[in-house]
Amino acid sequence: MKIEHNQIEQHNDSLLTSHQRKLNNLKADWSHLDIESIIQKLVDFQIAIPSWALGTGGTRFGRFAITGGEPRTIEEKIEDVGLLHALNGASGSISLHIPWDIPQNATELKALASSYGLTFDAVNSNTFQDQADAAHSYKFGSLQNVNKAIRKQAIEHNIEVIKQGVALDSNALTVWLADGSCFPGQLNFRKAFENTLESLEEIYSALPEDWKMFVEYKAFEPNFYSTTVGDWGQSLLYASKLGKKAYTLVDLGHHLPNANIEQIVSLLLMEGKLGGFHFNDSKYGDDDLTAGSIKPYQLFLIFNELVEGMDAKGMNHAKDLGWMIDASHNVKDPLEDLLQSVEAIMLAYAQALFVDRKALIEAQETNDVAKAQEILQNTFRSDLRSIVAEARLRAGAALSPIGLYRNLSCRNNLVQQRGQKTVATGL
Ligand SMILES: [Mn+2]
Repeated sequence: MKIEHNQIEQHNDSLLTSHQRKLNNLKADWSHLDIESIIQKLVDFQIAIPSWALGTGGTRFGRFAITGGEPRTIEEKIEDVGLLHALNGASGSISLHIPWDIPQNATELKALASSYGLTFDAVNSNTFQDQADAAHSYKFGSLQNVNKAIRKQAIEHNIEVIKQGVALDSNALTVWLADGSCFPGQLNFRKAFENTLESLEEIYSALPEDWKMFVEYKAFEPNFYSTTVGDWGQSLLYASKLGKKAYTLVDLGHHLPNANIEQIVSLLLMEGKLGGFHFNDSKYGDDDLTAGSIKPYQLFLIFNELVEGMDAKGMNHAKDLGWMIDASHNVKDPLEDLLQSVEAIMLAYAQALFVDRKALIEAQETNDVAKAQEILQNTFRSDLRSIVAEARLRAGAALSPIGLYRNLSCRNNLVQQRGQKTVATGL
């Protein structure tokens, strides 16, 4: 399904008066800010959609395919991301997961993606599952495995993923390892680290010059005693030893409870080793819930550090880090869910752009703790939704993405086109 330009215009016309009123009020309240430059930053900001989030996610216990019309092929996944991008103007790329997606004809895929205004974001390898035709099992780990032949198989898979990514004009590889141990004594931690580093070095040496490698960490699950890339310290160790193309990737759901993620972000940026983000939200563990649905204040505080830290280094907000969603669950239409995630991320970014940096520095330098809190909460508690909507309007997208998605009965259209019982590959 492709949304026509005039459908978006019609929708926007019906909401324009009310939107303008809210935007004008906001501009009047924040007249000391350069609103135009903030809007431009929001227009430029793009968040990659993961190919595995376009179908209904599963749980450990079962999967309820509630929506129908799920994308059956990589082409249909691109079509779905195109739909999201037409609606919100901020989902301009897709992050593929190999082998859940196997690109057959890169030239055709690039042309298809480009017809929707999309590019290919970081490619993701998978050594946390056994593949049907694989010679070896990853039951006891992949890059860390005590068996050299198994490590070799995992290394070769990652190099194959890089090749696929090169053909699609991607420029980053994300490596997330399930490697670790479930019981004390199972693993020699040092040897597991050394094996993993050695394997990553081989993969790193296959990276093209302009590529990045993102080393993603996760505290626990599926291994529950130790994880070989378990936290940002371990990821930073690997990334530092590997070289300048290797970075740490922060997935919001991959920390122990109550971790101060905003502080982690700040220090990784200071070290020039923050590579990118996987956005999601959680109440307990790696819940993969919609970004901003549980802890929107935390999401804002993270963006506050991102903006501050990137500005301190003169970085380009839109281009110098990888921005990706990594969420998937079982109870909402996945496309509506992704629209909500992107909206929450854009809003948190806008709030961070509105923070009075000068006043905050002053409050920090004079130990005025109450003032510092007031400054942060003043923007967090302000309704900035109209500024995000204005960025969408200028990008040619919809003032109310979910509103238009529902008005046009997009899901029904997809069900009619693809059928009720389709199941997307992925989680
Ligand atoms: Mn992730």
